[in-house]
Amino acid sequence: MKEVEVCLTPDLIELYDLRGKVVVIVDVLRATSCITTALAHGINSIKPVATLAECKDLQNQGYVAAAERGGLKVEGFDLGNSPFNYMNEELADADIAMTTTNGTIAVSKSMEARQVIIGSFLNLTSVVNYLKRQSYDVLIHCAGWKGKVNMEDSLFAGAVVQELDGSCEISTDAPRMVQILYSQGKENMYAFLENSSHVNRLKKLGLNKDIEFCLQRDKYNVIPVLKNMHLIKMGLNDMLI
Ligand code: 3SL
Repeated sequence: MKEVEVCLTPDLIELYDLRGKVVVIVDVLRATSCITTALAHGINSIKPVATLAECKDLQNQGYVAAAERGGLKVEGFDLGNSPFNYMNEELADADIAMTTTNGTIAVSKSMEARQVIIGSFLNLTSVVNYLKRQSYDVLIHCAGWKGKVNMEDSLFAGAVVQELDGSCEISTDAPRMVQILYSQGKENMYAFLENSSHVNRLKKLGLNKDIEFCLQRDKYNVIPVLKNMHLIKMGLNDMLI
Protein backbone atom coordinates (compact mmCIF):
# COMPACT_ATOMS: atom_id res chain seq x y z
CA MET A 1 0.00 0.00 0.00
CA LYS A 2 1.21 3.55 -0.70
CA GLU A 3 2.14 5.79 2.23
CA VAL A 4 1.09 9.31 3.25
CA GLU A 5 3.61 11.56 5.01
CA VAL A 6 3.32 15.16 6.23
CA CYS A 7 6.08 17.78 6.30
CA LEU A 8 4.88 20.52 8.64
CA THR A 9 7.10 23.32 7.28
CA PRO A 10 9.47 23.89 4.34
CA ASP A 11 12.34 24.16 6.84
CA LEU A 12 11.96 20.41 7.48
CA ILE A 13 11.69 19.33 3.84
CA GLU A 14 15.35 18.21 3.65
CA LEU A 15 14.37 15.36 6.00
CA TYR A 16 12.14 13.83 3.30
CA ASP A 17 13.00 12.03 0.10
CA LEU A 18 10.66 13.52 -2.49
CA ARG A 19 11.73 11.31 -5.37
CA GLY A 20 8.93 9.09 -6.67
CA LYS A 21 6.31 10.90 -4.57
CA VAL A 22 3.30 13.08 -5.30
CA VAL A 23 3.80 16.24 -3.25
CA VAL A 24 0.74 18.28 -2.29
CA ILE A 25 1.66 21.90 -1.54
CA VAL A 26 -0.57 23.54 1.06
CA ASP A 27 -0.86 27.20 1.92
CA VAL A 28 -4.52 27.51 2.82
CA LEU A 29 -4.12 31.20 3.77
CA ARG A 30 -3.76 32.13 1.02
CA ALA A 31 -1.41 31.11 -1.79
CA THR A 32 -2.77 27.68 -2.70
CA SER A 33 -6.35 28.93 -2.34
CA CYS A 34 -5.48 31.76 -4.79
CA ILE A 35 -3.87 29.35 -7.26
CA THR A 36 -6.90 27.03 -7.14
CA THR A 37 -9.29 29.97 -7.55
CA ALA A 38 -7.25 31.42 -10.42
CA LEU A 39 -7.25 28.22 -12.47
CA ALA A 40 -10.94 27.65 -11.72
CA HIS A 41 -11.65 31.12 -13.11
CA GLY A 42 -9.91 30.52 -16.42
CA ILE A 43 -6.37 31.77 -15.81
CA ASN A 44 -4.10 29.79 -18.11
CA SER A 45 -1.05 29.24 -15.91
CA ILE A 46 0.79 30.40 -12.83
CA LYS A 47 4.56 30.34 -12.63
CA PRO A 48 5.54 30.21 -8.95
CA VAL A 49 8.86 31.85 -8.11
CA ALA A 50 10.62 32.29 -4.79
CA THR A 51 11.91 35.87 -5.12
CA LEU A 52 10.59 39.32 -6.00
CA ALA A 53 13.47 39.75 -8.45
CA GLU A 54 12.45 36.65 -10.45
CA CYS A 55 8.84 37.83 -10.45
CA LYS A 56 9.86 41.31 -11.69
CA ASP A 57 11.90 39.72 -14.46
CA LEU A 58 8.89 37.72 -15.61
CA GLN A 59 6.70 40.84 -15.45
CA ASN A 60 9.17 42.50 -17.81
CA GLN A 61 8.81 39.49 -20.13
CA GLY A 62 5.02 39.97 -20.32
CA TYR A 63 3.63 37.94 -17.45
CA VAL A 64 0.98 39.46 -15.19
CA ALA A 65 2.92 39.59 -11.91
CA ALA A 66 1.52 38.80 -8.45
CA ALA A 67 3.63 39.51 -5.38
CA GLU A 68 2.84 39.34 -1.68
CA ARG A 69 5.04 39.87 1.36
CA GLY A 70 3.74 39.97 4.92
CA GLY A 71 0.16 39.68 3.64
CA LEU A 72 0.36 42.80 1.48
CA LYS A 73 0.64 43.33 -2.28
CA VAL A 74 4.13 44.50 -3.13
CA GLU A 75 4.33 47.88 -4.87
CA GLY A 76 5.11 47.72 -8.57
CA PHE A 77 3.35 44.39 -9.15
CA ASP A 78 -0.05 43.81 -10.76
CA LEU A 79 -1.80 41.60 -8.22
CA GLY A 80 -1.69 40.70 -4.55
CA ASN A 81 -2.59 37.44 -2.84
CA SER A 82 -6.34 37.65 -2.33
CA PRO A 83 -8.46 34.98 -4.05
CA PHE A 84 -10.79 37.81 -5.11
CA ASN A 85 -7.95 39.25 -7.24
CA TYR A 86 -8.14 36.14 -9.45
CA MET A 87 -11.84 36.18 -10.35
CA ASN A 88 -11.46 39.03 -12.79
CA GLU A 89 -12.71 38.11 -16.28
CA GLU A 90 -10.01 40.30 -17.80
CA LEU A 91 -7.45 37.80 -16.52
CA ALA A 92 -8.97 34.87 -18.42
CA ASP A 93 -6.20 33.02 -20.33
CA ALA A 94 -3.49 35.11 -18.62
CA ASP A 95 -0.11 33.70 -17.63
CA ILE A 96 0.73 34.88 -14.15
CA ALA A 97 4.06 34.93 -12.31
CA MET A 98 3.58 34.66 -8.56
CA THR A 99 5.75 35.06 -5.50
CA THR A 100 4.44 34.83 -1.91
CA THR A 101 6.03 34.75 1.53
CA ASN A 102 5.76 30.99 2.04
CA GLY A 103 3.61 29.18 -0.53
CA THR A 104 5.80 29.65 -3.57
CA ILE A 105 8.88 28.77 -1.49
CA ALA A 106 7.29 25.42 -0.64
CA VAL A 107 6.78 24.81 -4.38
CA SER A 108 10.37 25.72 -5.21
CA LYS A 109 11.62 23.31 -2.52
CA SER A 110 9.60 20.41 -3.98
CA MET A 111 11.11 20.16 -7.45
CA GLU A 112 12.49 16.64 -6.95
CA ALA A 113 9.03 15.15 -6.58
CA ARG A 114 7.50 12.82 -9.16
CA GLN A 115 4.63 15.30 -9.34
CA VAL A 116 3.69 18.53 -7.54
CA ILE A 117 0.04 19.42 -7.08
CA ILE A 118 -1.75 22.20 -5.19
CA GLY A 119 -4.21 21.59 -2.37
CA SER A 120 -6.62 23.84 -0.49
CA PHE A 121 -9.98 23.38 1.19
CA LEU A 122 -11.46 24.81 -2.00
CA ASN A 123 -10.47 21.66 -3.94
CA LEU A 124 -10.13 19.14 -1.08
CA THR A 125 -12.27 16.32 -2.48
CA SER A 126 -10.79 16.55 -6.00
CA VAL A 127 -7.28 16.31 -4.55
CA VAL A 128 -8.19 13.39 -2.28
CA ASN A 129 -9.94 11.47 -5.07
CA TYR A 130 -6.90 11.89 -7.30
CA LEU A 131 -4.50 10.79 -4.54
CA LYS A 132 -6.60 7.68 -3.95
CA ARG A 133 -6.60 6.74 -7.65
CA GLN A 134 -2.86 7.10 -8.32
CA SER A 135 -0.29 4.66 -6.94
CA TYR A 136 2.63 6.81 -5.72
CA ASP A 137 3.48 7.68 -2.10
CA VAL A 138 2.07 11.03 -1.00
CA LEU A 139 3.82 13.84 0.86
CA ILE A 140 1.75 16.81 2.07
CA HIS A 141 4.09 19.81 2.23
CA CYS A 142 2.73 22.56 4.48
CA ALA A 143 4.00 26.06 3.72
CA GLY A 144 3.71 27.32 7.32
CA TRP A 145 4.94 30.83 8.11
CA LYS A 146 8.61 31.75 7.66
CA GLY A 147 9.78 28.27 8.64
CA LYS A 148 7.35 27.87 11.52
CA VAL A 149 4.44 25.43 11.70
CA ASN A 150 0.96 26.89 11.35
CA MET A 151 -2.51 25.68 12.27
CA GLU A 152 -4.41 26.12 9.01
CA ASP A 153 -2.01 24.16 6.81
CA SER A 154 -1.76 21.41 9.44
CA LEU A 155 -5.56 21.34 9.61
CA PHE A 156 -5.79 20.84 5.85
CA ALA A 157 -3.11 18.12 5.97
CA GLY A 158 -5.25 16.43 8.63
CA ALA A 159 -8.30 16.59 6.37
CA VAL A 160 -6.39 14.88 3.55
CA VAL A 161 -4.97 12.18 5.86
CA GLN A 162 -8.45 11.62 7.29
CA GLU A 163 -10.02 11.28 3.84
CA LEU A 164 -7.24 8.95 2.66
CA ASP A 165 -7.87 6.65 5.60
CA GLY A 166 -7.78 3.06 4.42
CA SER A 167 -6.06 3.82 1.11
CA CYS A 168 -2.66 4.91 2.51
CA GLU A 169 -0.36 3.59 5.22
CA ILE A 170 0.84 5.85 8.01
CA SER A 171 4.16 5.01 9.67
CA THR A 172 5.20 8.35 11.24
CA ASP A 173 3.72 10.73 13.79
CA ALA A 174 3.05 13.91 11.79
CA PRO A 175 0.11 12.43 9.81
CA ARG A 176 -1.38 11.10 13.03
CA MET A 177 -0.95 14.46 14.77
CA VAL A 178 -2.66 16.43 12.01
CA GLN A 179 -5.46 13.89 11.82
CA ILE A 180 -6.18 14.47 15.51
CA LEU A 181 -6.06 18.22 14.93
CA TYR A 182 -8.59 17.93 12.10
CA SER A 183 -10.92 15.73 14.15
CA GLN A 184 -11.02 18.55 16.73
CA GLY A 185 -11.40 21.43 14.28
CA LYS A 186 -13.46 20.11 11.39
CA GLU A 187 -16.94 21.07 12.66
CA ASN A 188 -16.16 24.78 12.77
CA MET A 189 -12.80 25.50 11.20
CA TYR A 190 -13.25 29.27 11.40
CA ALA A 191 -13.79 29.15 15.17
CA PHE A 192 -11.01 26.58 15.62
CA LEU A 193 -8.52 28.86 13.87
CA GLU A 194 -9.67 32.00 15.65
CA ASN A 195 -6.52 32.46 17.75
CA SER A 196 -4.05 31.20 15.16
CA SER A 197 -1.26 33.56 14.21
CA HIS A 198 -1.91 34.02 10.50
CA VAL A 199 -5.66 34.42 10.97
CA ASN A 200 -4.90 37.24 13.40
CA ARG A 201 -2.37 38.74 11.00
CA LEU A 202 -4.89 38.73 8.13
CA LYS A 203 -7.69 40.06 10.36
CA LYS A 204 -5.50 43.02 11.35
CA LEU A 205 -5.12 43.73 7.64
CA GLY A 206 -8.93 43.68 7.25
CA LEU A 207 -8.88 40.43 5.28
CA ASN A 208 -11.58 38.49 7.12
CA LYS A 209 -13.46 37.96 3.86
CA ASP A 210 -10.43 36.13 2.43
CA ILE A 211 -10.24 33.84 5.48
CA GLU A 212 -13.91 32.90 5.18
CA PHE A 213 -13.54 32.29 1.45
CA CYS A 214 -10.46 30.07 1.83
CA LEU A 215 -12.12 27.89 4.47
CA GLN A 216 -14.93 26.78 2.15
CA ARG A 217 -14.75 23.10 1.24
CA ASP A 218 -15.02 21.87 -2.35
CA LYS A 219 -15.98 25.09 -4.08
CA TYR A 220 -13.92 24.05 -7.12
CA ASN A 221 -12.97 20.78 -8.77
CA VAL A 222 -9.69 21.82 -10.42
CA ILE A 223 -6.33 20.35 -9.42
CA PRO A 224 -3.39 22.63 -10.21
CA VAL A 225 -0.35 20.59 -11.29
CA LEU A 226 3.21 21.74 -11.93
CA LYS A 227 4.25 21.16 -15.54
CA ASN A 228 7.32 22.74 -17.14
CA MET A 229 7.61 25.03 -14.08
CA HIS A 230 4.06 26.35 -14.56
CA LEU A 231 0.96 25.43 -12.56
CA ILE A 232 -1.83 24.48 -14.90
CA LYS A 233 -5.20 22.77 -14.56
CA MET A 234 -4.64 19.00 -14.41
CA GLY A 235 -5.98 17.23 -17.49
CA LEU A 236 -6.36 13.53 -18.24
CA ASN A 237 -2.83 13.31 -19.65
CA ASP A 238 -1.32 14.70 -16.43
CA MET A 239 -2.86 12.07 -14.19
CA LEU A 240 -0.53 9.43 -12.79
CA ILE A 241 -1.85 5.94 -12.40
O1 3SL B 1 2.75 32.95 2.77
C1 3SL B 1 2.14 32.93 1.72
O2 3SL B 1 2.53 32.33 0.74
C2 3SL B 1 0.88 33.76 1.63
O3 3SL B 1 -0.18 32.94 1.31
C3 3SL B 1 0.67 34.58 2.87
S1 3SL B 1 -0.66 35.69 2.80
O4 3SL B 1 -1.88 35.03 3.17
O5 3SL B 1 -0.76 36.30 1.51
O6 3SL B 1 -0.35 36.72 3.82
